[in-house]
Amino acid sequence: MNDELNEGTGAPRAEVTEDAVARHPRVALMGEFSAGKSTLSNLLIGKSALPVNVTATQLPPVWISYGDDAPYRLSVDGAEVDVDPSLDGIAVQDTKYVRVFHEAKFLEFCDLIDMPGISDPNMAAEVWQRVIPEADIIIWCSHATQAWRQSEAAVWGTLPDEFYEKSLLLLTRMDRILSERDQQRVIKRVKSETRGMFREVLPVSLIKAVEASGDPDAWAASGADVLIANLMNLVDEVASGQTGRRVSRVKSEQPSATLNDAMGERVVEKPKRIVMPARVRPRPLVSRTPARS
Ligand SMILES: Nc1nc2c(ncn2[C@@H]2O[C@H](COP(=O)(O)OP(=O)(O)OP(=O)(O)O)[C@@H](O)[C@H]2O)c(=O)[nH]1
Ligand SMILES: [Mg+2]
Repeated sequence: MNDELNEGTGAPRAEVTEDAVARHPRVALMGEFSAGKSTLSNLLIGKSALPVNVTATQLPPVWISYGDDAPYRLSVDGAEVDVDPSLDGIAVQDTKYVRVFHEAKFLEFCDLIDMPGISDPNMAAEVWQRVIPEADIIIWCSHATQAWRQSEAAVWGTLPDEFYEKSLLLLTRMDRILSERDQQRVIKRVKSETRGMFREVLPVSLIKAVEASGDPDAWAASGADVLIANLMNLVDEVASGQTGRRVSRVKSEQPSATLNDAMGERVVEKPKRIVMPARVRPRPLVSRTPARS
């Protein structure tokens, strides 16, 4: 885990009321099981807040916001019930979502909703479907080695197309594709198959991003810098109303500090209104060696 992401922000703590929470754009992380959704959540907030497993995680959607309140779950009948911070033993079918709070820099800009995998036979689709209306932005995580399966395309096709301009497709586990030529092939194929359905298709190795630990070259080579830049630009647009929200909400106050502080100055591009990185085009994951022909 990257220590720089763990540091306290020093910024005044946001008041955790429903209104304050509602001001933030909500970023849902979706995809097949083990695609890296929880690894990405933990990377973004700089804490091991969510279990990362090789087998499918049996958790309902976990909605993470800024703050230090105790976690609770919202049952499908609307009751708020305290849960153990380990998030063990939560009744999945009976829970609409779990609310978790962390004082992490990233969460000053947006909320995260870590969804269960889409095609887990032990998890009914309605477990994640009932939370989709809460999301403003979707980051879809797809294993690079088997990217954009029919099952993924089928689920994406069921979601409102208003998400298309507000969503990123991440090709995760790029480290599992060894040659740059093969990496580029996958990126090209998936871009072609998903044209018009995502704002960007971005390759990333979340494991390498976690391991980068303050090394800017390793961080960039993982694809994390381009991912963060694109994501923060999107969050900025949604928060400022340039790109529509699903539900109209009170406009956010300007955050008091920049995500760049938390990310160790690694995501600095041309600053915009709220000192977030400008949108940049994705670069090849490993761009330092020329591609073989
Ligand atoms: N090699 C490699 N492994 C990764 C990468 N990202 C995640 N993993 C591993 O993949 C496994 C699953 O990661 P998770 O983050 O739990 O995946 P998830 O999408 O949250 O899975 P579910 O919650 O079960 O749907 C873990 O063992 C991670 O360490 C990556 O970029 N490269
Ligand atoms: Mg998970």
